[in-house]
Amino acid sequence: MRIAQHKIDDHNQALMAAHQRAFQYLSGEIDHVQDIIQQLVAFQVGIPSWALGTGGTRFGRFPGGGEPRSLEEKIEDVGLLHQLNQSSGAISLHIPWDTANNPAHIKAVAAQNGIRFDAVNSNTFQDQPGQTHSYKFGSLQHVDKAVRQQAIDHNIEVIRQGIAVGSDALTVWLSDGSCFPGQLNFRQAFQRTLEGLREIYAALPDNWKMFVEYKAAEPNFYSTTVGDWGQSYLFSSKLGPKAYTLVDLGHHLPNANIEQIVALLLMEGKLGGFHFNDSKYGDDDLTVGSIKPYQLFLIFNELVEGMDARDMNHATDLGWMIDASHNVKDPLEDLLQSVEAIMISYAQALLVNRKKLLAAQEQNDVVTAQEVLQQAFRTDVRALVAAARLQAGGALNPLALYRAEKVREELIRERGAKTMATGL
Ligand code: PSV
Ligand code: MN
Ligand code: MN
Repeated sequence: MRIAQHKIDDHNQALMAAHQRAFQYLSGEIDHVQDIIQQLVAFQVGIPSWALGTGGTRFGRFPGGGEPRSLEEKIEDVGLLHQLNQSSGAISLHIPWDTANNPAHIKAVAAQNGIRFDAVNSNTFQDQPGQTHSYKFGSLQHVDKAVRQQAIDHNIEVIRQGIAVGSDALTVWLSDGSCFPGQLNFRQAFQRTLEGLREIYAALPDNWKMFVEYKAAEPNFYSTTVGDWGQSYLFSSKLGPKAYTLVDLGHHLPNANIEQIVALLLMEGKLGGFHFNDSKYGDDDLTVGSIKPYQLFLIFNELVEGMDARDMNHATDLGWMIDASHNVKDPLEDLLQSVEAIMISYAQALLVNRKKLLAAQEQNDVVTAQEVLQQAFRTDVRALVAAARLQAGGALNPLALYRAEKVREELIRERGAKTMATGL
């Protein structure tokens, strides 16, 4: 479904006076406001195909209705989000959930919706119907060569499918690890995994990247073979220049200093991209910015500083993706909130007075350093983000328009109340 352009225009018109008041007030305080708006307009966040349906819990799933029944409908949902916020111009596919029987057609649907394809994800953490070997004891780390080969072949197939739709990156997340001490020889598991990743790496086209995603725990609870950024960095540096570390915000041990991890990976040219989400306990996959917005801002602060130091393009040189989905919200509303939280943190990071911060650091002026950061973090930048959206052709308040247009009701009418999108 699409929202008629005149509805977006009417919505914007109704909110315009209030928006302009807020924007004028804010922009008076900011240098180079137009440059910042351009940076916000250019910044796009990839939407995970698996978050378009209601997320499950370990104990059950409560679908809300109107979920996409096909890859085409998933792309249409992302197209709708993008129409509303103009910042969701990409979809990240997960294979085999999103295998396209007719990639040329899928590409055309994406183009109609103004959507490109972000990193494609492989899946060796579940057994698929008809699969010869089981991943119960891991995939690339497995003691049996035949299981490893099956996982390698799957990843190469994912690259092939990615090429067919025009993606240019592969994300490999392995659930490999062990549940009990003694179950696994750590060094051998690492070496076997490296060997497998090397074969997959060799199948990457020249312009492709490989993202090696780490995760501290779950589903294995004693060890994970790519368990932290150090292990991911070891793999990605041994693999070569096309391999990078991917940071999923929910994949750390409690209280990890993620902003420091990000700063060092960027410094080493090995940060590939993000899976944004938020968490209180573990890999909770909660809406971005819903639990620890200051942490998100601090991460963006390092990203802006580190990318500028390396002369990187904020919009295109890293993979910006969401990996969040929940079971008590309308998934599309949840994603609108996540994208908004990302844009707000990015905008706040762009406001940081870097000269002043550096000077404070040089002087060991801890108080001023904190003031500089919190000055930016405590600025209400919502009118700035809305101005970028308006300039790009989106809605001043995407969530309000989504509700006013009764989008979910319409999707339920079109697709039915009992649909269930593929995914976890
Ligand atoms: C694993 O927890 C993960 O974060 C990986 O990115 C997967 O590909 C994704 O979730 C979906 O299961
Ligand atoms: Mn992830
Ligand atoms: Mn995860």
